[in-house]
Amino acid sequence: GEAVPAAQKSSWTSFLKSLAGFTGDLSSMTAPPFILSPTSLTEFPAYWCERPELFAMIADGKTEEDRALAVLRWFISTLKGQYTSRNESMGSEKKPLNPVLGELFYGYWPESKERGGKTTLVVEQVSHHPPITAYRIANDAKGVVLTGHNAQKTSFSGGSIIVKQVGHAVLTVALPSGEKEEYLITLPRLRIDGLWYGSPYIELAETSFIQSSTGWLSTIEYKGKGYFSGKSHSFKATVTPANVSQSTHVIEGTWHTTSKDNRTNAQFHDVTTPKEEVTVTSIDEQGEWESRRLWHGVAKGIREGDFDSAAKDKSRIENEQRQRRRDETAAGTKWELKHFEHIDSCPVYERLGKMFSANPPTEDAYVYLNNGPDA
Ligand code: 0T9
Repeated sequence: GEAVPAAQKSSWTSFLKSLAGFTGDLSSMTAPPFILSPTSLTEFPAYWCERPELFAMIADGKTEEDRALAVLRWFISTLKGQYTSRNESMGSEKKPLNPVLGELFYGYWPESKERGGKTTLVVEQVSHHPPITAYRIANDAKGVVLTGHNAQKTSFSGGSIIVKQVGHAVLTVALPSGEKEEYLITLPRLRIDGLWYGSPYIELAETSFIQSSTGWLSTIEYKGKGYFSGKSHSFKATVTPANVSQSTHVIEGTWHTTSKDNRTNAQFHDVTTPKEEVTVTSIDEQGEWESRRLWHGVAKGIREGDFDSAAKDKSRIENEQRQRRRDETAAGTKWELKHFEHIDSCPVYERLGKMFSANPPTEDAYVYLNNGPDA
């Protein structure tokens, strides 16, 4: 473990040992301080929109094909942020703070000429055990809205953590004609490598899909070192119209840099340029359930290397949560979600999932209640 501080070598080794026999909820496992991130998982949905102009531009596509490609371009362009940004900012993947039930994260990207309108983000932790995060991102002026939820099933194999993402996202585009186009987005599998050395990083694996209500389907295959091009973070996406198996576009490249459309040889995406992080109100203006306010003491301890005070404040938060759950049980009440309503079967997943034989054939979802801070 080269990246492991000398004083934490043995606790890292025992952490890895406990991983080996592990199935279930990784997020609740105690890990040594050097691997802790001061950021809660409720902040992660912001990665979907760090290139807000690509999100907005989906609405500008003139044809069904143009829009299918624009959705794919936006999606691929989010992957670098989603899966490599902790390595860039903190030197390796780190263990995020495990959100509490009801934790909130609000933010926005200001309006600009290129993107038409302000883009808003509403995130709520809708389950603690297992952890499930629901989110909604909207550029109302453009009529582009993304709603989704995220959970993970983790296991350990061959020295790596394998993460199956559970959940999906739905993107809707309100067209000038008054019609609404929908896109069902499934999520890739992750492998967390580099654990032995104490410098974890993510590689994506297998296949994810973007199915449009127009019939256009993007199939994205992910490979690491030694496949396709031989490079890490490689992908190959095929884009096909309804009822046609011959693909119209094949796009290849590495998702953390650039890619090309094989047919035209034109560049397809480029994320070597700066991204734009979400704007969030200052902590003293936040409500008590808002992520950065709620975790303030813990995050400060982690950032400043004061792990005792971080651990103390984390225990305080966890004890408060346990007490709340006990009180609810005693009173026969249930925690009420604030911005989302749970449904057992997502109608968009049902309808669009059939078009590419999605597995599983149905999934639950969280419907946005239209009551975010900007509503
Ligand atoms: C949705 C994303 C997800 C969340 C994170 C697996 C992981 C929790 C889920 C899937 C986002 O859209 C994309 C990126 C990173 C994913 C996290 C990486 C990670 O390590 C954690 C898990 C729970 C751990 O903390 C594992 C233990 C740790 C010691 C390894 C660094």
